[in-house]
Amino acid sequence: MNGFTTALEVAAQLTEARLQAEIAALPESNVRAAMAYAARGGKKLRGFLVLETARLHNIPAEMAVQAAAAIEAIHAYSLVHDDLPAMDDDDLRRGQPTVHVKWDEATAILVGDALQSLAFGLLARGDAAPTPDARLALIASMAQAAGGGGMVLGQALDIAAETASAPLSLDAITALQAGKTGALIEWSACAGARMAGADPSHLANYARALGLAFQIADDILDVEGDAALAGKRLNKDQTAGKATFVSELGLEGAKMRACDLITQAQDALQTYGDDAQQLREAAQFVIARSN
Ligand code: GRG
Repeated sequence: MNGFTTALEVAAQLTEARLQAEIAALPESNVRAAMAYAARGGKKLRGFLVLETARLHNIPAEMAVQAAAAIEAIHAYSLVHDDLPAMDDDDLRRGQPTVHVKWDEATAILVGDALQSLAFGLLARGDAAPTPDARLALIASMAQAAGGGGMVLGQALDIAAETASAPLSLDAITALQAGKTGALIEWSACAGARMAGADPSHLANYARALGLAFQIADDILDVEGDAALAGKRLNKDQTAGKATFVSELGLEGAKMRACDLITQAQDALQTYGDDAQQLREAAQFVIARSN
């Protein structure tokens, strides 16, 4: 295991423990059980980005872990809602039955709603950042990233693309993905600077390139996964004829674009010097990952 893999595992354990403790503190209910289920597992890459950028700005992990848990709660909510029959209609998530399959659709909707509320509650805590201004900056930027100008907008554009008369252009796919997956990744990477009251612009540049590379890697994984399974697992975007980075750039073109973006992401970290090594490795991981 390299330094990054260990750091990712440590961050995942810290973040998951904090999130599960918050959920366990809620009154007993079906929704609480399903929230705990939905928050379990996954790479916790967004939580890692929060903890690592906080470390870069000398914010202690005990403080930053609240924002790490908050962004993973938002991410988990987005996955639960995305899996619903009204959206992507998926039966499996992280190798397990999706929440609406294991419980029901009403529970899945409430789980997403409650995870979102939990996230904002965590950021509003007195010990979520060193100053009230920093806490407000985290809350306001999360509202922007998750809402109708960020992730929700990206998801809406994605749904609209399914019934559009023509496939999306490369620019349109890029804008869609900047909202759908990019906005939360950018929030995560900027969180450390925001906690410290520092300028997040270098981290935002890193995260924009990283977020796009992450999505291109996802498209590549879908195609290569499908090829490996000899067509047993059908990718919905491909079967629906939806434009993806791979359909627009070709497999090799998409791989080259992802590599260029990783170089761009790493270049954006120059100002942090050697201290940003884990973030550079995170960028490599995003395109080398297998899930
Ligand atoms: C429902 C408002 C709303 C938004 C949903 C995030 C999202 C928007 C949909 C997910 C669809 C999807 C599978 C997109 C591909 C990229 C992506 C976000 C993958 C899942 O993120 P990972 O790989 O997941 O970080 P883990 O399980 O590791 O947390």
